[in-house]
Amino acid sequence: MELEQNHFKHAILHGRTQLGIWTQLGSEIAAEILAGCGYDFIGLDAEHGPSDYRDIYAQLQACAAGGPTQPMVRLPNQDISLIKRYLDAGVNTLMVPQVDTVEQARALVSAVRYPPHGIRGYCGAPRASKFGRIKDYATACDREICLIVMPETTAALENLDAMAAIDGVDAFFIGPGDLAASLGYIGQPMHPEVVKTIEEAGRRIRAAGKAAGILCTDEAQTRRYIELGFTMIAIGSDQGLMTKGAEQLLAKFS
Ligand code: 3PY
Ligand code: MG
Repeated sequence: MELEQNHFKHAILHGRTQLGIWTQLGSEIAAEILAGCGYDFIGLDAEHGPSDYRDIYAQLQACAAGGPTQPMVRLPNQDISLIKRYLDAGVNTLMVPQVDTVEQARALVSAVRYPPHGIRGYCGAPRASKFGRIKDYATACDREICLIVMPETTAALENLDAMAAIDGVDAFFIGPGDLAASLGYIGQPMHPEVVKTIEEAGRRIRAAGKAAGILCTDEAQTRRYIELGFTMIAIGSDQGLMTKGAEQLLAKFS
């Protein structure tokens, strides 16, 4: 059995825009439904929301059954033993929150690579290798693993150019909520100063030859981010859609 190509990784590295949807409900049923909707990627969130390791594992299985959408898992933290477990579970597109320094970014690259290039612990037949059926998984997996780090603070922006120069960091996904908080505008990810800072960060990321991403639910600003060359954009979430959809439905009769 062959290791599947990570179409998402190849698309962002070639500058093709990928649109995604976030799932925050911690539900494999929601993940299966969303995986069939035609989005390029689906964000499975283990940082915020109720999902733990086994929940994400079930959501990965649901995504595989639901459609061709690429699952992207946002880890809860930078714990290397947890990264190893998610990789073993078959996560090939990992997003790591709150990465502020070059040292942290380098440690993440090392965590996703087997020796001699890194320190990922070896397991004989993980789900990632289809339980041992992909014979060359250990030597081929680097090619398809996509490491996305999240710059979400002013400290991260100071170190952005140096982090972008690291081989093995494929992309940067800016967290507008945390960045707004770090800039002194908590709860205002669309504040003009925050948006200006995000756009400038996107320019620097692209100038370094890396892919830039963002979560944005404002249609006009999403279109602007796409024009500016952001190639990974999460444009909504299951929780947001359910809340808005349910309220709008009821409002028709009130
Ligand atoms: C943030 O807005 O801080 C996020 O992490 C969103 O993805
Ligand atoms: Mg964040």
